[in-house]
Order: sequence, then structure tokens, then C-alpha cells
Amino acid sequence: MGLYISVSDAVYITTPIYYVNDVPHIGHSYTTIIADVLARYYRLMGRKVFFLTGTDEHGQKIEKAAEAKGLSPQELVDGVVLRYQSMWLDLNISYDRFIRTTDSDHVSVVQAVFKQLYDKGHIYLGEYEGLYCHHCEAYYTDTQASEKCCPDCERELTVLKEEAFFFRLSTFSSDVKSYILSHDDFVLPISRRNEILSYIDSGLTDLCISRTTIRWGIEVPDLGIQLSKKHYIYVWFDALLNYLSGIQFQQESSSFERFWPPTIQLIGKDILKFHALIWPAMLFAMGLSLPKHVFGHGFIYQGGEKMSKSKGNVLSPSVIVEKYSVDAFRYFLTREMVLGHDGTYTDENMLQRYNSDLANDYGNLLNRTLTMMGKYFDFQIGFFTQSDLEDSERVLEREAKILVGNVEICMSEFKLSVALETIFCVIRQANKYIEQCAPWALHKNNQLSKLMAVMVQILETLRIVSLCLSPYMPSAVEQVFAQLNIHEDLVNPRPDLFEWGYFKPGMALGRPEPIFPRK
Ligand code: ME8
Repeated sequence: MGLYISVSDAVYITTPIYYVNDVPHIGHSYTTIIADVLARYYRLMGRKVFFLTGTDEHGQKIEKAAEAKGLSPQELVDGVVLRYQSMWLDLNISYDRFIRTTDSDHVSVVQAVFKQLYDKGHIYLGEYEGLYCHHCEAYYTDTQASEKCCPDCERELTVLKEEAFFFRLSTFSSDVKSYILSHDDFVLPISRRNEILSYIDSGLTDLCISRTTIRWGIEVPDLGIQLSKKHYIYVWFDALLNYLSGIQFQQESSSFERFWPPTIQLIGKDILKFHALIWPAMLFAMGLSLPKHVFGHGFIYQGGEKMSKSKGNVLSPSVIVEKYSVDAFRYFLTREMVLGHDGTYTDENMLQRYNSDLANDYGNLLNRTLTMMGKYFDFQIGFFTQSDLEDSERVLEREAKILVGNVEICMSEFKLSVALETIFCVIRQANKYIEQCAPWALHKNNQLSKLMAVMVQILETLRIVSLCLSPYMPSAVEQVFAQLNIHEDLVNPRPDLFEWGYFKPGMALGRPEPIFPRK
């Protein structure tokens, strides 16, 4: 499989918009951190990036959660949204817009799209009767729902009959299928692609996209027809359109013109059907181009169970962050979980990764290098020449030069954990290099020019691995750079920043300070 993200100027990255019927947990932070790492990486590579996240605030779930707490839906959502926003601030999430489905520009887009599709005949009025799950806000067919239980949450289903609007999903599903078949890299990973294709083949009916049973939602706009009751737009139809309203769809000289279509839409595998079938079908109906990639990642489990609000086994990111730091948390999630596969969070694994990778390998490399620079050269870069080193003593230079390209390949294939593995290989090699070159012996023998050349090999390597790590661990790398006395803009970086040869005689370094103290 080739590179997924090709060289083009604009990169548009989205996460699902999260339900606000409860507070954010580690599963939500997983999706959002992956999106943030990609967004930061592409900014670092000089691309224009738009990173959208937000909250899904309408529907019966919210109405019920508010009722249970004795609040109005608006009061409930306003409170929970703050929890999400402060969590993303704590986790260093660099989104460009936080969209709420209660934002007035979103509401206008949803109503406008609904009317446009109705006028084109892609939405029609009919009657719906079916087995409905109030919790998941979805209808199920008899085959999907054995014993009248919801196949997703196992709750009891009720028979519901209502006048309703329908979207012609059955018409557009064949377009979606042909598109998936002709675009290998549209639905990723491959297992998700197969899953959605067999779902389409199981036969599809039109999608009911309005409800008369809810109040907390976006009202169906005036369509010039008489309706017996007020209709509200189905929460998924509303929510999916955030990806358009979030970049000012149908506004003049908007981000939409610059960023559409999305480069990558990150989702959990639980909402694949909505993003790899219903959403593309809506886009076909609107005549818009489809996202380049929809990536359905796996779940984070804890003690063998999927973490979820409904199961009540939710692990709060704040607890982990407080114990290990935000960068260690971001590192763990992207290093330990292979994107696309399920993974498990355990405190033992977290501790192990923290001590071995962050404290021993990376932190120690920085600390011992700066300590030696202080001891031997009073933190000043001095004179050295390339001829001071044998070919075999320039191994780090060769490795660091190819690292940047290797990381680029991994990132464009969404192999975030492999990129980290590759970076840490070079870090471990740098530690080994110190043992092999034994700077203390060079100092003892008064080979000062060679000693400086060796130290610069290590310093350059530290600088380049840190640049590669910066999308994953932005604040730790900021501290590393401060200690290396490098003050660079990583959002609009100089193009030569990734090149070998930054440190020059006369430059001064900062003082060593542990970044990841051992636990
Ligand atoms: O589905 N492991 O919102 P939601 C990994 N509002 N990821 C997890 C996870 C876990 N244990 N639990 C949740 C919705 N997630 C809709 C989306 S989009 C137009 C509307 C992540 O709050 C994962 O990305 O239930 C999943 O898809 C998302 O949270 C669901 O969040």
C-alpha cells in the first residue's frame, strides 16, 4: 500500500464530535490525541492544517441526561462542553475550531442542507414503523435485533410508528459501494473496509432522518408543505454535517473552499456505518467530493472491557496525567496502541513505558549529554572539524538524516506507533554511541577537538529526534529545546530545521534539568 497522505497544501483533520451526556474519558482523548499528533506533524512540515473537533449536543440522550440531573438540556450541555474544552486544553490539543451542534452557524447549515436535499427529491416524507432503541437513538431491523434487544447496547427495543422524513440511502448506497471498491484507501484499515462492504451487501433501506418524539434538536425547516406535527432532525444527520459547518460551508471565501474534502476523518470503529456509508451517501446527494480517508481505530479496553460511559468503567485522563505528565500520557497512547487495533490501558504498562523509554532512553540521553557539555566545555560549542571523526563515528549523522524521511512515510500511512519506534531506535543508538565513543576517555587524553565533534553528533541527533517527537510530546520537547537553547517556531518552521548542522562554534547551551524523572 502506498503513501496515504500525498503532498498537497491543505490538510483537514476531524475527530467525531462527542456526546455531552457525560464527561470525557480516555477513549475520547485517544481519538483526539491521534488527530492532534497528525495536525501538529503536518504543521511542522509546513502544511496549512485545519483541525476540527467538538461536541454533539442534540437528541434524546441529552434530553434524558438533563432530566435526570434536573437541568434544562442547554444548561447540561453548556456545563459538559466546558469539561471537554478544559480537558483538551490540559492535553495540549491544538484544534482550529471547537464546533458545537448548538452553534447558530451549524444549525443554519443543517437546515439549509435538509431543504436542498428535499428540493432535489433526495429527502421525502413517509411513515416509519420500527424497533427503536431510545438509548442509541437508532432503529433496528428484525434481523439485526434478535429477541427485541438492541444489538449495540442490549437494552430493550420498543415499536415506534411516526410520520417521518427519509433520506434515499438505498439510492446512494450503490454509489458509495462503487466508490469504496475503486478507492482502496478510502476506508481504513482494510478490515473496516471489508466490514462496511458486507454491511452494504446485506441490503439497505432508506434512512429515517426526522423524529416527532424529541424536542431537543434542530427543527425541520419550512419546506412549503403542511405537517401534522413538529419534526426534529435525526441527531446523526445533524451531527455528521458538523464536518461542513465547521469550515464555514456555503459562506463566502470560507475555509471550506480551502480545506474541503477532509484529508482524514478519525473515528472509533463503533461509528463506522455512519461515516463510511451514511455520510458519503449524504455527500453524494449534495454533489460534494468525499473525504480522502476515513480511519476507524480500535477501542481502548480496561480489564478486558471496552471503556464506555454506559458501562461505567471510565478511566479519567486527568488521573493519569497528574501521575505521569501530559506528554507521557500522549506518548503512551500513541506508542502502545497500534492504530486500527484494540489496545489495553494498564498502569503497569504505562509505568514501564515511562521509565524505560522516557526516563531512561530519552531523558537520560539529554541529561548526560548536557552534563558532559557542562563539565568539558562549560556549555559552549567549540571548534571541531569533520575530519576529527572516522566514518564509523558518524553513524548517528547517517541515522538522523534518514530518520526524518522514515517518520514521514510512517505518518503518511498513519503508523503513529511505528514512527515512535523508529525515533526511539535512534535515541537508543545515540546512548550506545556515547558508550562506544567514551567522551570521558577523549577528555582524559586531551583530544578536545574530537571530543567536541563527538558531542555535536549527539547534540544534533537529540535535536532531530526531538523535532520528530514534538507532535507527540509538544510541551516536553519545548523544555528539551529550552535546555538546548533552541528557540524555533514549530508551527511555521524554517525549512532547514530538519537538516543536520544546526550547532555551530560559539553557540551556548542551557543547563540540564530532568524532563521525565524516574518513577
Ligand atoms: O458516537 N476506545 O459520540 P461519543 C477508543 N456523537 N475510542 C473510544 C472509546 C474507547 N473505549 N470510547 C469512545 C458519538 N471512543 C457521536 C459521534 S460524529 C459526527 C458523532 C471514541 O461521545 C471513538 O472515537 O459516543 C468513538 O467513535 C467516539 O469516542 C464516540 O464518542
